[in-house]
Amino acid sequence: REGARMIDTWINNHRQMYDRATRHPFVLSVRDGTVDSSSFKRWLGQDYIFVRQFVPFLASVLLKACRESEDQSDVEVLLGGIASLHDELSWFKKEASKWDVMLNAITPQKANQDYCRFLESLMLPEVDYTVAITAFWAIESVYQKSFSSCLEASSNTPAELMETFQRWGNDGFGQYCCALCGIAERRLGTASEDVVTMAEGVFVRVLESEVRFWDMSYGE
Ligand code: HMH
Repeated sequence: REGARMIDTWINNHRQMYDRATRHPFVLSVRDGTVDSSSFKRWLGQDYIFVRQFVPFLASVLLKACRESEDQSDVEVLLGGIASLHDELSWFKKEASKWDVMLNAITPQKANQDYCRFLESLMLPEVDYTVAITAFWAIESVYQKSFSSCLEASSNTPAELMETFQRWGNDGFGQYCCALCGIAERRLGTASEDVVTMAEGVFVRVLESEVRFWDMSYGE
């Protein structure tokens, strides 16, 4: 089977949801410079909670790669992800204090809780490595797609937010997402129909969760 084409096919099949996730009004408002600081701060606080939950999820994917992958370089790619997540957590704390966001006082909103619960379900040992790595790629690549658009020459992203969006929009992060995509496609290429169907379902669920996550920045 042509693994290399599978993810492109999914993106085309779910184009509407993909665009909603990667061109959300919140991201567009960052891009054109009209974002208000309360939306940004709400996003920052909720994303910190999400990223903390993302650590055990990534650890579970790494464990699956160690046990199940036929290619040792998967482990190196995921270790790189762990290193950048470490950096990301300190960045969140620094950024939060800059914007007077009290990270300890934030309670996760419903969409965030639901997304984190979904991550938990993907950490279970019975979830196939192929399905887990596909979810991981999709989660990272929605941010990469969204925020790289805020860095284009034609964008009008406020200078004080540039550092934020460079985190996920820079070329290095883009290459990391490509590496994850390559792993997912290689695995999908030899996976059973059942696993492929499950992975596509997880891909769509990630897109839906990301849309709901962005929606939170507008508040209740
Ligand atoms: C909600 N999705 C969300 N937060 C993130 N930080 C990423 C993806 C990328 O790591």
